[in-house]
Amino acid sequence: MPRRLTELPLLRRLKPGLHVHDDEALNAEPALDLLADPITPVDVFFIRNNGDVPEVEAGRDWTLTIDGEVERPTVWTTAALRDSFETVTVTAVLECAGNGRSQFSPATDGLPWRLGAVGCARWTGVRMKDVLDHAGVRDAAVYTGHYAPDRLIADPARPALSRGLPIAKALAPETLIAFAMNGEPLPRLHGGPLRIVAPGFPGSAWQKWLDRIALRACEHDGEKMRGTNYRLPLRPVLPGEPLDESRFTVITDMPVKSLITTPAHGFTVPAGGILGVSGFAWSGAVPLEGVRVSRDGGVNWQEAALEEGEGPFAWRRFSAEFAIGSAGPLVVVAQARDVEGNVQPLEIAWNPRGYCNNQAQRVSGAARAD
Ligand SMILES: Nc1nc2c(c(=O)[nH]1)N[C@H]1C(S)=C(S)[C@@H](COP(=O)(O)O)O[C@H]1N2
Ligand SMILES: [Mo]
Repeated sequence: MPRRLTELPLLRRLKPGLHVHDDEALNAEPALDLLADPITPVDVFFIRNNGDVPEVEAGRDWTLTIDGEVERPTVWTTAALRDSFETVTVTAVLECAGNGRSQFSPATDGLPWRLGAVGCARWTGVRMKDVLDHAGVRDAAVYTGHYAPDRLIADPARPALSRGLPIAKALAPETLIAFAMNGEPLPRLHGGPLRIVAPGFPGSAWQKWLDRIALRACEHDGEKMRGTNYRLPLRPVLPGEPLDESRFTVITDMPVKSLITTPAHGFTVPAGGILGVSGFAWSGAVPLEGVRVSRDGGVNWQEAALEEGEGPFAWRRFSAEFAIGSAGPLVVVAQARDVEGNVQPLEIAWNPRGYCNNQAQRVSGAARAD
């Protein structure tokens, strides 16, 4: 796998603290204590690749083609795109749909992400809507198709990923064609020069190294759009049950979720002391309502303090404190809920490809007698 080997030293240099998954493509995630900042620094932000990392020639202007169901197909240079449209910044959570997959039992196909395939960054770019409006969206357009030059490592003739968005999301004001992350030019590992930012949608919808958007008159059928890829069954499926692919639907908005960044597994706290619990909570389209926290595995709950986030697509910090009595085991659980009454399940809801695991996280530790 020569391609992976060429990029691995780069990843180790740019993101030294990450756990690198044993896979033919570059995939890496941070330990949760590295995610304690409201804005995730680039050097701890997870990386997900379905194929190789394309070369980006310095000095050659990257171009973006807009075509398909539009009145005026257009080719933009990155510079012209920046100069022609209003620049906007959106703070948004980027989460891989497979985040937390390693917790499914029985195990499913796909990369065994722990809980770190998520981060929250400030994304700067132009609105996809402005660019599509400029090209003139035809009435027939119902979906976008996104294209990039990365190829599957095992089959370099095939694109690594070509996903799309329902036209309403493509035209939503928060959906960007981004060229900066946390105020810096978008790093190549994160899709620079151009990537899609689709707040609330799974990471797969955030095409990196974007070089073409085609408007489609049907749901896009590009690489990893069909079958069970990034799709959930319409009704629960049991492990081993034969799959009817026509009864799967594309994942759009991600579910309500929280992440405990403190304490970490195996923590100890002195008996008679105070246990501080904190982390972040977010949801896809439906606003977050609150987070409750337990220290006894979900028997008793306490409402957490919830800070404002940087806009509707950022994650929000939660925190709680517990007065700890005598020595013994502690199991911290956090459970977020949205304003429509969706809550993180306490038990995992299995699905065939291991997507959208928003099970309430549990962190085990102990109160020790000093
Ligand atoms: N061109 C391209 N874009 C892509 C991917 C990819 O493999 N190729 N992976 C997607 C997936 S599945 C995720 S979760 C995010 C991860 O973004 P990151 O690597 O910047 O964290 O990128 C998305 N965009
Ligand atoms: Mo992903």
